[in-house]
Amino acid sequence: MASDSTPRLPPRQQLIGPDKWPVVGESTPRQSTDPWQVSIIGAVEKPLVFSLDELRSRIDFDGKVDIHCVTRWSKFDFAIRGVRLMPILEQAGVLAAARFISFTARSERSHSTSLAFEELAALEPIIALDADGEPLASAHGGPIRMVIPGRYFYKSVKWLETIELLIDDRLGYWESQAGYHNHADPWREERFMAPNFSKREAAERLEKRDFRDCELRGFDGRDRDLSRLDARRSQLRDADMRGANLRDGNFEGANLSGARLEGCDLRGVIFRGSDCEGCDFSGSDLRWADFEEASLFGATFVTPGMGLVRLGPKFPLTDKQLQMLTEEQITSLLSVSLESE
Ligand SMILES: Nc1nc2c(c(=O)[nH]1)N[C@H]1C(S)=C(S)[C@@H](COP(=O)(O)O)O[C@H]1N2
Ligand SMILES: [Mo]
Repeated sequence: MASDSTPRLPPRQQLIGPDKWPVVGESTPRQSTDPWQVSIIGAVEKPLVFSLDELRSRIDFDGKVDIHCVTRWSKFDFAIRGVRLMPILEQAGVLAAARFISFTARSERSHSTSLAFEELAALEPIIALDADGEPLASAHGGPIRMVIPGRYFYKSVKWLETIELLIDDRLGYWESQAGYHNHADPWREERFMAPNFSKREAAERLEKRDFRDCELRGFDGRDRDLSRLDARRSQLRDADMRGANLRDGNFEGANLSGARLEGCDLRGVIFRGSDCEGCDFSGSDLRWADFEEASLFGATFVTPGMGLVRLGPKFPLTDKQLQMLTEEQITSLLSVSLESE
């Protein structure tokens, strides 16, 4: 969120006139005669359903927000009325295990998006029913849409139907299909999963799982399913792939220095000849991973409290590679028991 020292307009955004409001993405909900309602489900003590009338009767937000679309338009002082989400979630009793929240639309493709639950409250999310003093127009998500100020507008689902509390993240439509950044903070310009990827290139590369020879410094692949990814010779310095499924991927000759690979499925991954200096593998499944000729200076394999790495029947590192690690890492890694299958 913007603090006092942060400019009100995020980097490389343009203000559009107060009377303009583009329709972006889907423009119509799924055809249905069912009454509009919002269900709160998943990791909650008490699943709840609110009809449109019930939501209308508990409107507790009437104010102005700024919105920022990833396609570079922003709108200040956008007047909305609706229901604050946090008290509703409190009523449902979010379980301690819930770490993500997913919003799904009543649309043809069941459009969805998700956010980290721990960040949600600070974003002051609103279930919006009115905009500019009128009931929300259908093209803009009426009669019920989410508005999540402080994130690019693709985190605000139109035609809200389901709110689900999740233990593991479920990437949304744009995030999984078009390489949109999963965090989406406009002040950090988190538009796409890698700064040098356009939406189209990201979508193509994701679909083919082909990152060969790509410059992907700082790539955000957190919690993504990237199994069988071909990332040979890619530049993935400081990439964040925590929790990703990278099973049977190939990083031969890649630069992964400083990359975060904690809690990943790295079964059968090839790291041959790659630069993994300062890379963190804590809590990952490394069975059948191949580190031949990989440089591992300052790499981390064990972090207290992260869960142990899993190793296959053969210890993955040579003596020479082991010596690249700190004493602590060597001791901890050697104490991990090898699994036969
Ligand atoms: N159901 C649904 N919600 C959606 C989208 C969509 O395609 N389908 N697009 C998102 C994007 S990318 C943006 S910028 C905003 C656009 O909202 P608007 O059309 O009201 O401007 O809705 C978001 N919510
Ligand atoms: Mo957007």
